[in-house]
Amino acid sequence: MPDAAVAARSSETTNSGTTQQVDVAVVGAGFAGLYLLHRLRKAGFSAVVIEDAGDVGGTWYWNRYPGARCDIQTMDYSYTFDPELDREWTWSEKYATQPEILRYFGFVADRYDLRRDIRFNTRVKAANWDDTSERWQLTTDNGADVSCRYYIMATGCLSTPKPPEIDGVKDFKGEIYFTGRWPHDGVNLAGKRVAVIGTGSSGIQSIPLIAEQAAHLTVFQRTASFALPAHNGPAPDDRKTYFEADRAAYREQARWSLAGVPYPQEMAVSWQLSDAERRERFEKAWAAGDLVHILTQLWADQAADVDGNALIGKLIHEKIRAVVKDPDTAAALSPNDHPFGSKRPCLDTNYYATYNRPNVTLVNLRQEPIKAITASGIVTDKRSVDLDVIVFATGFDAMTGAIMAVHPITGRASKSLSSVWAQGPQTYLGLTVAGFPNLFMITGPGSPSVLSNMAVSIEQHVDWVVDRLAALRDAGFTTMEATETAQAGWAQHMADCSMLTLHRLANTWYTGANVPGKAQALMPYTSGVGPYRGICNEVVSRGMLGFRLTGPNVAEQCNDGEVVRLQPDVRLVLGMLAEMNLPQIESLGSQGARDFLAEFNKGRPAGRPVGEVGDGVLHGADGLLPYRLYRPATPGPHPIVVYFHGGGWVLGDEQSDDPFCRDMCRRTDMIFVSVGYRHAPEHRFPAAAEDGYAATRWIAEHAAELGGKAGPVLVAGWSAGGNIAAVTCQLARERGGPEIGGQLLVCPVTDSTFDRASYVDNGTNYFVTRGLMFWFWDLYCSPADRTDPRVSPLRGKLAGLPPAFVTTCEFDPLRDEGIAYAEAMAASGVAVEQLKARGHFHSSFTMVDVVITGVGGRIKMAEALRRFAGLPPEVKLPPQKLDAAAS
Ligand code: NA7
Repeated sequence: MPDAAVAARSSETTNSGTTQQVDVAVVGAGFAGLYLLHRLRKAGFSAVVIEDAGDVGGTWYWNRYPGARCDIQTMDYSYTFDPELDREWTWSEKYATQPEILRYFGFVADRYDLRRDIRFNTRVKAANWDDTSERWQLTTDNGADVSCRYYIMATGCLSTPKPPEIDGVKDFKGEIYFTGRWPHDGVNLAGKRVAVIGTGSSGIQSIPLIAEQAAHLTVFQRTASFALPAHNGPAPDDRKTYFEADRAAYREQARWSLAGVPYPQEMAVSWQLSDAERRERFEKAWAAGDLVHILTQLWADQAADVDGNALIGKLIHEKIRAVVKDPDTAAALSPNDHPFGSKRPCLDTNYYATYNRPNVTLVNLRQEPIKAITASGIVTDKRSVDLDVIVFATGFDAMTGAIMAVHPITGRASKSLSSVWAQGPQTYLGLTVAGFPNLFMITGPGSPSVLSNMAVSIEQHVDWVVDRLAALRDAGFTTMEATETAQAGWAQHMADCSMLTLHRLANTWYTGANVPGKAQALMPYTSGVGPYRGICNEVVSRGMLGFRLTGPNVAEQCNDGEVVRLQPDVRLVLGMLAEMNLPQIESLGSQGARDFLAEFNKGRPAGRPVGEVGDGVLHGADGLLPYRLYRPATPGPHPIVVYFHGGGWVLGDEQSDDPFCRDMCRRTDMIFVSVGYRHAPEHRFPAAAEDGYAATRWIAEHAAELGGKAGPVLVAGWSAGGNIAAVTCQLARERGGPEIGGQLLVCPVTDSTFDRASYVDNGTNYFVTRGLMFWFWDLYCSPADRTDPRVSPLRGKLAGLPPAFVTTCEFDPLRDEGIAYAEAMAASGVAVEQLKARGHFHSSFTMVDVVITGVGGRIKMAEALRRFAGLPPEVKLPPQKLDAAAS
């Protein structure tokens, strides 16, 4: 039976009754298992690999369907640990076929004499952790049981096929095949009426070849996938030349890249490119036939921004329409329910053209779902199709299926992995699970795995695990176990990372949505192999952070904690800044610091287009001040927000927070007027405060001329600008106007006390340092003046202030004074909302289009400003002027 073929495969011999004792047992002799065995042996561990199949190859042993190929170029989809091996094997094609990949694994197994430690045709039936012996006890279905200190799952991510889930499969009288369990002798489809159910990679690769053989092929499609031409043939010259120029450097670059294939980080965002430029990039990617290229090299916002992504979908729809002659079929084949890349795109050879053949029919299951499989074929809501053969290309119980389906795994306190994972997989680094000591997974849920070149991820995991085992042994430890804190922290980090991608917007095997009843969560790590590698290294350099280590003759070691507490993009930005080895701003002198900042800002992404940007002058406290006005694209009049830039009263100007002002203008649908107030040390306290107040009054009085709505203005500011906004509200209340409808304070300076916890905890490593803040204070305000509410608004009278929204960032020295101000205002009866931004730093919200995780916060801030203005919180963003660079 086909179900049985999927659910259980043969066991030929019985348990011999003896127990095999080894240091390490590995399950799976695929890409990961083979390298593990090699590394373990070299590190001096005794090891056995247990493999269900009759030979090496893992998923490539089973997936023998017509057209099966890898979809990462084979030059990259190779072992790299041994340069000799790398030189001895040459792939014949850009994307190797399954038989060639299998030959490669055979070659590797022979070269390192691996088969002698692999028990083929053997399954593990149960694995139990024994606390007393501190060993895993494995029961097998073929030969001796195994006792091991360490147990490693190298079971692959796509190795457990999904059951058919369609009523009546058992009644079908014809032949049934699964792409993931294709007969080794091949299948003769000539002259037969064939159905393929499923249009993921396996379906898309096999359909054109099946169509060539079958009398008639009916394809049952539930979800249309994006497919791009593979352009099979020899490896492309440009990549080959790049590789051959310096193989070691190429491999090293791959290890630190995003997807495990060396490509630069694309910087231009979609709306900075013209239609023609975008099309040129797309055509180049289409011609390249390279998943990593098209997934990463079109524009910087393609994977993170719905609008930037939708452009690609449209271009691919055009390609489909150009090939498929029947418009209805073309429409059905055009994916429209998920962003490009959120579900694995496929590489194809003649896939779309196959639907022009007279012997091929596409059935769109969204319009006519399958009712049942009968003795003679498949019945949908609208038709009955008689068949000789049904091919299930319905995919896998991905990532967790292969681990959970093999056997029960029972850890400490007799807890089974399936019960611990009932609500979704929980891991630390995708490698370990709390409560399961000495259990490791290679490319487990929580690792980059399927979102990367598996070869690179597998080698990194294997090296990390084997290096840890060796270090443990050398230090006298016998167990290693993730802590709950570390594991929960990893789950949080995974969730944070997923907010940077569009994967959450699609129902896919990445999230478990393809398996009925499976708990849904995005399983692979989305921030890339380079950042992931850095984190794994950091765990080690910080004393095995998040692991408990024990041994018979050594003191227990547990350096508990979460390895990543910053938002992923903040971590990246801070890492880049650290690498740049920038001078301390306070060491440059005020003019030097201004010049430096101006130069630095040249490299930042331009702000998004708004309706209009204009410059002017207004009356400050002591003369004219420049301002920059940002007007929405919608018809006015609009409410006005008076904005004060950051820069410690010393740096910046009315243009320096340009991306933030543009973004907030778009999100609020309000005019932002950014004020160029006077700076220290030329103009010390209270110049900036008095300018802030005077500018607000002037803008309120000239609102109509500026295109603003009559009524109260709003104020907003970041950092020292937040300080000026807060002070302006106090002065306006004391001096009888202007009327201010609300205040948005983003990471504001509110007090001159420097001993709050955030000043201590975040004083050195998060760009804005204690030293820098002291320098700002010294330049702006003498110690005698620092308690004046015009610089320390926390010390002022707070009752009667306009409603406030106060944003503070976890890793900011100014965090606690911002919170103190919000709490003090609330205690005085002011309506206050707070956003305490977890994992963010002082510049998170103003680094628009760099710190993408800041978007959610800016949405909340915009909603607050709209509420202050008496508007509904949500604003419909005007469509971007996609054809123009920032105005
Ligand atoms: P995939 O990508 O999971 O594709 C499976 C396909 O089968 C997909 O189109 C599914 O539609 C469809 N499917 C699954 N169950 C059903 C049922 N019950 N009825 C109708 N259609 C169904 O697996 P592949 O083997 O093609 O590729 C897996 C990966 O291997 C691939 O991404 C590469 O990385 C290599 P759905 O999308 O769920 O609506």
